[in-house]
Amino acid sequence: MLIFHSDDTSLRRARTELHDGALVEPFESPERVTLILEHLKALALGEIRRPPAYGLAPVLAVHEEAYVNFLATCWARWQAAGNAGEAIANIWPARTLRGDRVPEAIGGQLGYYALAADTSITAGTFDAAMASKDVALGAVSHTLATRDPSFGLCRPPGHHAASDQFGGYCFFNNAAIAAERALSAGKQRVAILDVDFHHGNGTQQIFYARDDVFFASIHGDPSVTFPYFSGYADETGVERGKGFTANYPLPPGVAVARWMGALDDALARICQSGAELLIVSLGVDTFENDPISAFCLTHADFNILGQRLASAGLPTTLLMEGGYAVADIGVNVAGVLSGFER
Ligand code: SP5
Ligand code: ZN
Repeated sequence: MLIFHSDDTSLRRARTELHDGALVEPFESPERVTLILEHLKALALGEIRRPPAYGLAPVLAVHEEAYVNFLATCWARWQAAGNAGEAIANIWPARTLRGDRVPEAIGGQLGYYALAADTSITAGTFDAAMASKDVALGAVSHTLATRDPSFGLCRPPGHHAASDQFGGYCFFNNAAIAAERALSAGKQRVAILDVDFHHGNGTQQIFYARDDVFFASIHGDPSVTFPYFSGYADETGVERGKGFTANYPLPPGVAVARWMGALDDALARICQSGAELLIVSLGVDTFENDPISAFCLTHADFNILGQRLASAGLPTTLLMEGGYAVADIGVNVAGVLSGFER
């Protein structure tokens, strides 16, 4: 399978993440990509190609311009304001406050555009996010041109990023940007299947009122799992999008057989949806030893996941999302890709 990668994804190296009340070294690191790449190379799983630069137009097809401008300028403005550490939101337009005005100051704008405090903005964040969406666009363009599967080694991940919000380590929604490209290339309907441990709240929000993208997500029950405020089974879409969102929240520690049952159900719905292309938001934080997640997939289960994804029989692009057990991340991703091609 052709693999898309850009060294520029490593331009983001954040130093701080607010985790369990402490500032820690972020779980989402450039080493994740390095280790996956090394492993895919060692197994000779496919040619590795650097994507071209696709510019901002495909980003603006998904994200609001003011949000993109905020991301592009945040770090410089944060520094100019004399702040010592990385840019982390500490105030939001929470339920009792006004959410209809964008503050002028960078500290207020951070809260306006952030959906979580786990994600700092720092030097290189915007450039890495640009490289990450280029990786996604390169991969989906290849699949659109050839019908062959492709893997985009996206990083930072994308599925928590909404039309005008970042968080959960995500800035641009790579899967949504890729789906929009497929639609503008003439596909009538696209499916996005999100198998990351966390709910793909951003992808869901972007397509929630639309019937040209079917979105399915299997994830930790939001009543006990980040992002907490999205991903319940009764979220099924609105307006034209009614019935084009499917959520499979599962409890922490869920048996793998039940997770696989949700996968089969989601794939069946995708096949029924009339989708002409499948984009997989491939998080491997469902791994049994993931440090921040609570599912129990083994190395072998990732191979089975790859086989079942292939059984849908659709042109498929897989895009990297989460996965924080870095010592095992290469094995788990390679397991999916080799299962897919079996
Ligand atoms: C792309 C992706 O996987 N993003 C995940 C972002 C999760 N960030 C917040 C994690 C909160 C984890 N809390 C776990 C408690 C264990 N003590
Ligand atoms: Zn995740």
